[in-house]
Parts: sequence; C-alpha cells; structure tokens
Amino acid sequence: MSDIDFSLMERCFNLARKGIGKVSPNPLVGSVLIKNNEIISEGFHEHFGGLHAEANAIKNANCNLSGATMYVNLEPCSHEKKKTPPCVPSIIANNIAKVVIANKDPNPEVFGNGIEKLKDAGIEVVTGVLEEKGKELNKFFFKFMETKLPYVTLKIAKSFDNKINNKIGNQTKITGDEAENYVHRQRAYYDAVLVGANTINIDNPKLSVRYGGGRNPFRVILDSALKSDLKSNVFSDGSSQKTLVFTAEKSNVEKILTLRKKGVKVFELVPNSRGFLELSEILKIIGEEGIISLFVEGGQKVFSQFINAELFDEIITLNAPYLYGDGLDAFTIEQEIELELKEVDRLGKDYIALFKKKK
Ligand code: AOF
Ligand code: ZN
Repeated sequence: MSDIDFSLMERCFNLARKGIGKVSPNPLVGSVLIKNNEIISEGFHEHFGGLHAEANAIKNANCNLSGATMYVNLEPCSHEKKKTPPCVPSIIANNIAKVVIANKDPNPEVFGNGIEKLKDAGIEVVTGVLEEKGKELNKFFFKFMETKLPYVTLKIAKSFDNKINNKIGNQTKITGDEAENYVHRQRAYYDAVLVGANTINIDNPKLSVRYGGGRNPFRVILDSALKSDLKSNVFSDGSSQKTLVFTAEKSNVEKILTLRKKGVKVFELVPNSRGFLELSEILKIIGEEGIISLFVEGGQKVFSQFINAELFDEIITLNAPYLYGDGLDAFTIEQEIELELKEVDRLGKDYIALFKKKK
C-alpha cells in the first residue's frame, strides 16, 4: 500500500460523505478511477435507491476504462435481487485492471463474493486500505448489517457536576450555541432521535434540524404510561417527520387512538417484570422500521436504561462550565462499565467528549 493508495481512499471517503443523510439504510460509498496516474473520474452513492458509487464513477468517465484502477471504500456488490444492477459485472465489462478497497461488504449477500468474482475475472484486488477509518465512516451500516439493530449514540448535555437541569423539573439551557449547532448537525446525520416522556413534557422539543441544514430525523418517544402531553411540538407541528411512540399495552386507549389518527406509529409492548419496556425489544423494532442509527437525547431515565442495559455504542457528552449543585443527575449507574475516550474538543464555552463502549 502506497501513500497514493491512502490519499485516493481518503478522496473516496470525502466523496462518500456527500451522501450523509440521503443514503440510509445503505452505506456511504465513494469511488475514484485513475489511469496513467491521473484521476479520470469519480462518483458517489447520492441517494437511497440511486446508482452505486462505482456505477456513477464509470458513468462519469468519458474515456476508455481499459487498464484503469478503481478506488472504492466498500467492496463492489455482486448480488442480483436488489434495487440497482450489481457493480462487479460492469467493472469486468469495462476491463478495469485493478480494484482497491477499504472494507469488505458486511452485507451477507456480498461478504467477499464481490472480491472473489473480481479475482476470478483476473482483476487485481487490494483490500484493507484505511480499513478502520472506512469502518468508522460506515459505523451505522456495519452495526446494522451485523446485528439488525441500530447504532446507538447517547448525547448527554450536562453541567460539570453531571446535572441535566439546574433544578428538578426546570427546562435549563445548559450548553451554548456552538454545542446546539453541533447537535442539530448530528440530528441530520442520524436516522432517528429518541427521547423519553419527561423530556417531551418538560422541554417540549421539536427534535428537528434548524441549524446547519439537512433533513429531519424520525422521532422516537419512550412513554410506557403514555403521560406525554399530546399538544407537544412533536405531535402537533404538522411536520413530515415520522414519529414512533413506544408504550405499555393499553396504557391509555384513548390517547393511543388520538396519536394513531395523527399518523403517529404507536407500538404497544408488554412491560417486563420490573414494569419497564424492554429496550432490546424496542431496538429490534426500530431496526425493523429500517432505522439504522439512533441519537438518544434524554432524559435521566432513558440514559440510565440504555447505559445499564449496555445497549449503546457511543456516548457524546457536551459539558458546560457550571456547578449547579441542585438538579437531576444525567444518569444513575447500576454496574461498572468501561468506556474508551475517542475525542475531546472545545465547543465555544463548553467541551465535547466522545466515548465508545470498550469492546
Ligand atoms: C449502496 N451504494 O455505492 C454500494 C453499495 O439496493 P441496492 O441496489 O442499492 O444495493 C444495496 C447494497 O449494495 C448495500 O447493502 C451494499 O451491500 C451494496 N453496496 N450500496 O447503496 C453503493 N457500493
Ligand atoms: Zn454496487
């Protein structure tokens, strides 16, 4: 692997990123074609159901591709029963000589078959270029393909003494504008945002993207007793955002009916022996709804449930320089869990720390 391989794979990643918010549940993929040491074409997967990155790069080339090298961050697909034609036959038909890949496709329909078919056709294949970075780029797709569950990130905005408000029951703006901007950009990146009923009733959030552009995520509300005020923004802003509510079976028959009439998808679950909705069941249903990434925004009960069940992949803390003394703790912990610190950065007056669950 040469420096050129790394820099062209980086270029694929940058192209792939242009599909953020548009291709889910498909992966982010970019492709670059070179011939005689020159870039002759590039392409990316632009929207769900659209042409694959490789197909776009081939389409965008206006010269003979014989002997060219293709860079692509995901193994080209070889399977038939799907929305678009497979890429491998077209790579072979265009006499492309070499394919350089970051990641093997975790889709069980592909999973090495694409690479094998390319090799069988006499094409040189190099795999594993910037593999870890490629996995990180498509962390939602990898998690979903491997588990059928969404990638879960907990976003916790808190004071330095770990409080999510300055007085119990108070709506408190804890972090500053830069952090708010960051959160809105993340909402555009994830398929869905999840909150609990207390957050709906105290903060009355819209859970939409209002800064930074991008599409609105789906909204998921955990409300076992269905105590959410139905006049809340999430139920009455008439937005096209799909909203899912998880509640206990027959928690409030009338309210369930009203929500369904508003177009809200209500799932009635049987609570577990502790009277809680089973988080693993909820995540399974969310996956079945085609949601591959979930941004969890609170509050205390929800954070505690996700953390104690160890059903999260990442925790992003937005830390404000306050010591409230009073207020609600961000979460309560039942057992020791080890995290791995991945990133720390300043965000205006606050700082962000990103952790992953230790594998
Ligand atoms: C993409 N974009 O650039 C590549 C993908 O339903 P389809 O035809 O779009 O196929 C989706 C599958 O194709 C996807 O799960 C992945 O395994 C493979 N590669 N997908 O959406 C791309 N290269
Ligand atoms: Zn393909």
